[in-house]
Amino acid sequence: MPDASFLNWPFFEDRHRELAASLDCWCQANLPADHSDVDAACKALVAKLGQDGWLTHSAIDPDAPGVLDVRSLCLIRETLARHDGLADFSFAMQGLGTGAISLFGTVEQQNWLRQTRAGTALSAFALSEPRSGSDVAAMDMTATRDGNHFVLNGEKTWISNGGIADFYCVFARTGEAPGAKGLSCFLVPAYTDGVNIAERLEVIAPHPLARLEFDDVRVSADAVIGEPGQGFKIAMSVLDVFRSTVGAAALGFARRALDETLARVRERELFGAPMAELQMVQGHVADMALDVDASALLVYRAAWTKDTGAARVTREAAMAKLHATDTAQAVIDRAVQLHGGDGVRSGHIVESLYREIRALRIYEGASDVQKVVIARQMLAGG
Ligand code: COS
Repeated sequence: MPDASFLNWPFFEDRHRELAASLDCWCQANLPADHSDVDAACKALVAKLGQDGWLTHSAIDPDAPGVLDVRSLCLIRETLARHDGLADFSFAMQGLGTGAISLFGTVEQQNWLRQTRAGTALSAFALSEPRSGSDVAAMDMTATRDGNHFVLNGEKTWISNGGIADFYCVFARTGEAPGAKGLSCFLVPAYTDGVNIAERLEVIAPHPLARLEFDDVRVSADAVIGEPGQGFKIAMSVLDVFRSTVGAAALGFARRALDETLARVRERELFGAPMAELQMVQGHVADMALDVDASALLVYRAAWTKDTGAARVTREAAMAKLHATDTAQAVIDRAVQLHGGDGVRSGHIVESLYREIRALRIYEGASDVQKVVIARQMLAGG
């Protein structure tokens, strides 16, 4: 059983403790999922997460407008990640893919949230392009005004849920001003003429991922989320919420690696005694535990800061993501080392954690970008 003492920290309320405990029971009964066909697995996971009510936390309720509770998002991601990376992915994309709608959508656009919260529609966040990943303002994709419509042309890549999403929140250049101030965000149903899945992308921890082409995709002006020209700030505001949750997923992976390691070193004998009695092993365990607790403090500090009304948590979210993902990589690497040959054996849990964690240091803002964000906030006095 993992250490749950962090739930007593003052960041949490009773509803969070209840959420974490009941989701952990649900995970024990329902996970891990069968991953042999990742598309089918993700669709089934979204349906099940929706049916059992967990996706109501992924987006605001269109019938009772409120705010996203970032502590709940983080607890859910941490718990799911501890049990099954694909379950975490499925939950996370329902949140990231609808984040712009939760935060900036019109009443009509928020109708989509009924389906994503029920698990009957899948969403995706389409920001990155072949030539602009870290440098969002360098985006090439265009959206040209044509009367009461916009016509989108260009490419998006590394799009999670690409190929299985029912709609995409797409960022494109509308040209109100150069660079970051000339982007807008659009809600584009996947069935819209001209939206093409150009390529499915295979990665070391398989999940649905694609490159998309937008070829004269015509959408009504009602498809604009927020104000035209505000797309960059919308993207950054969504990322400010969801970057903490990426840290939470990393924390879940790290906690699982630590738990597996504790069981291993208690049980496995080396030189006539349990590995746990070797001081060199104890050094690894101590470093892993320290990394896990420090990450948890940063993740839930960022979530609590947002939930208690901060207008921006750019610095806190960047710190949480940077530290939790980088140290989870180190924690999992130690777990692999302490598992010896088993640690690199296909199908072993620490082997899959080793593959799962790597992308989190890249997506939703690479570790290096988080450093830029943190430094800029500090230099600006925030
Ligand atoms: N919330 C609200 N507004 C923000 C913001 C935030 N978190 N971050 C920046 N802005 C605003 C700035 O205040 C600025 O507006 P003003 O000129 O009115 O002050 C505007 O947006 C432009 O900001 P900035 O000059 O910092 O933009 P840059 O082009 O230099 O980009 C980075 C900054 C690198 C931080 C940004 O491009 C980034 O986060 N890149 C990573 C993208 C990413 O996560 N990609 C993964 C996609 S999802 S898998």
